[in-house]
Amino acid sequence: MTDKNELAQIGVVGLAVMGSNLARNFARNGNTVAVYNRSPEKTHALIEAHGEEGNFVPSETIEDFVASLERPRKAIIMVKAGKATDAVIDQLAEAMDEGDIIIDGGNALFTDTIRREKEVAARGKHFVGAGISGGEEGALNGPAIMPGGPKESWETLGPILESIAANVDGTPCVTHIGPDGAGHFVKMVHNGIEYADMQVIGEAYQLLRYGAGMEPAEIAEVFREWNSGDLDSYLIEITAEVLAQKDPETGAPLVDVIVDAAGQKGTGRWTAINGLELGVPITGIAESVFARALSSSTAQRSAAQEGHLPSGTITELDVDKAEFIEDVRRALYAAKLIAYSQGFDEIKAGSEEFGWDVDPRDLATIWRGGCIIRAKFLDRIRAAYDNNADLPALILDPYFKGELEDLIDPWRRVVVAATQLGLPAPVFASSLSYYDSLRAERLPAALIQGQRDFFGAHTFQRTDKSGTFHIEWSGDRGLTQTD
Ligand code: NBP
Repeated sequence: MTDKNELAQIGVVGLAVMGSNLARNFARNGNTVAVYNRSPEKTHALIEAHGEEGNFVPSETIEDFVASLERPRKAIIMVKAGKATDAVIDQLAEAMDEGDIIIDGGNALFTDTIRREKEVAARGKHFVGAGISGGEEGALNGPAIMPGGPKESWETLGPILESIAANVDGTPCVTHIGPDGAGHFVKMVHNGIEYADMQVIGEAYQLLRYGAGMEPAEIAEVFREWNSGDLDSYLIEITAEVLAQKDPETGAPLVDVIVDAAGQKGTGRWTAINGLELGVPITGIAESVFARALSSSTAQRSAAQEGHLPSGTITELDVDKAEFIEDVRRALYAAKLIAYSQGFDEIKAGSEEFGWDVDPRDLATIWRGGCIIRAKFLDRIRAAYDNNADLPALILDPYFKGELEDLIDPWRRVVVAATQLGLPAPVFASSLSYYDSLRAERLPAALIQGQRDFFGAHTFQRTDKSGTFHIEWSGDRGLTQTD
């Protein structure tokens, strides 16, 4: 139904897949929705195909669109992230009045969101960068939404976003994350965790396929079973679906006809870059980004295969198949736990760096539904932060520590097996090294400090007294205190 005279509670600019699905979600949930797209064909197509699903108010100019919104006006931008977002923000800010709210629901880089918030605030309007997760399906049926921006905008926006968000146990998967770029920041890290989660699932598949010699359909059954336990999650569920799927053309397992070069749109890379900038060791996420990059280095991979790089002579897997499958499940659980722990570390560091005061419990709550990393074990993460909001690391929570007791040996065995068989398992292996580094009483960093002092007089601290010291390496090798 469309009514040109009715004022809309919310507007959507950009009616490609995400925007039109989001607009339909608003309309289906009783909101009157103003819709506008740069090229009017998409607006017409939306109204023609779905106009009966609720109240839409279509416009062909941004001015008409803005005029069709009730005050304070609220418009969500769902256009291609980057320059298009800036162009639309400018048009909206021009046409809107003081106190109106511009929301960017695209996958913006959080530093762009910080900049945009300042610019829009200087023009007297509110700007909210909102991370939206769940893909096309989530946008239509209930995404997880991570809005940042000023707190007062949340008071106006909250109820309308709650009306379309996913809902778990009566709790909507949306809450105000923090000021300016906080929402897009946590969405970025969410995507980084998603990369790692997908990679560890991929590594488990690789080991079962080429280590245990199982066929995709058989592995699909294993994943189905895993989905009823600790690993219960959307990504495990869809993995079973993908592995069970046959290619409609050849009848072969679909996974065997898909080119093994993983794509990426950049949010995982942003998460890794930000981790490096903040000095947070998000090894699982970074390795996952590298693993995708390596998979896509097709020329180099072909050269390496043609060059027959030596693989070593240990090729037999001397374990019981059922035991190996259970070991892989536990290794997957452990590596996934590390990736989440590291992701929450990055969020904590970002929150401190930018003064956002992000509450990790909010994320564990809203990520339970709608988003790609939704998983049963987010309830456990929530409980961990409920018990101790200042946990130094998620894996130090007593529940997860207890889980690791059961995971550690299988995890080590799987990394050994992967190494012996020459099967790549970069996140299983690097997460284990991260874990052992955290536990280690002494790290080789002491030696590195010695090296740095040797070649660059970078000084070092001592274990037995305070101060900064240097050895006269090219002189008498005596100790001097520099401060
Ligand atoms: P696209 O990212 O493909 O963008 C297409 C839309 O942008 C069209 O409506 C297009 O209008 C509009 N647009 C462009 Br391009 N340049 C414009 C400009 N200068 N002025 C005004 N409009 C312009 O759409 P999408 O795939 O629906 O994604 C929308 C946003 O959601 C993106 O930021 C994307 O990163 C994000 N996203 C999120 C998820 C998720 O899971 N959360 C999934 C997919 C996408 P036109 O029709 O006139 O060309």
